[in-house]
Amino acid sequence: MAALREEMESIAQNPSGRFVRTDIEYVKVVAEAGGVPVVIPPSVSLRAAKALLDSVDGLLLSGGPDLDPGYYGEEPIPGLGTTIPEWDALEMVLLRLALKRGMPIFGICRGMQMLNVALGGTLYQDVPSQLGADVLNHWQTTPKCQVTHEVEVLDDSYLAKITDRQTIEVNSYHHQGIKCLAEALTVAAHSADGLIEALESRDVSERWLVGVQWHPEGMRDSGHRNLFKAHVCAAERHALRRAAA
Ligand SMILES: [Mn+2]
Repeated sequence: MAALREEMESIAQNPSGRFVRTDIEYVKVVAEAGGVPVVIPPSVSLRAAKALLDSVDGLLLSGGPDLDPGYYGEEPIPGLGTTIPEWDALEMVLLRLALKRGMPIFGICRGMQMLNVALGGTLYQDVPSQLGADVLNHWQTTPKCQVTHEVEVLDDSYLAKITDRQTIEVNSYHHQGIKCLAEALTVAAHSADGLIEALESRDVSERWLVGVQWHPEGMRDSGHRNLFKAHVCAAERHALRRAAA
């Protein structure tokens, strides 16, 4: 069900069109980790979303535009970026269904923020205007493979185990951030300014929920690759459990 085209090709063929597309790095890293990547298009019905989830064993929520703050009970502030209602609606449906099914969920950037909001947490709609001068620059303009800041990984976290790192060098493409963390989640890493840069469920072996604020699909270090391998392994375990039930 992948609806993917190389961007340059699409634009050349139809300069005014809108396309279903995702960064091909997501597809590549999931495949390299041993998974079978399936790209889900927006604007599918609830029935179709359920059917799609029946056919996969894990959910990866990618980066993307800002989430409508209505999902965490706030009115938009001036610093809020573009929101895409059909994207929000689809991902929230998929996320809630996947949570209900106990499916492993890996949230990247916007995906991590979605996971927090779906579980009852809230976001800073615009970190620079809400937290001001005390924060690092989290908005890099260089390619994904380049490092913008470090994150400190919490010693006893699942993230520390999976990446085998105490600090991780990361890229950074977010102007939003976690404000209140959902009760079901715990901090796995933060940047020097105190922003939450990674989160996970309280017992990952019981419920595989992991989110990172950076884009590991674009980083070369093996620690980042391990996140995708761990997600694929969790998806395989979920498939086995489902088959046995
Ligand atoms: Mn950052």
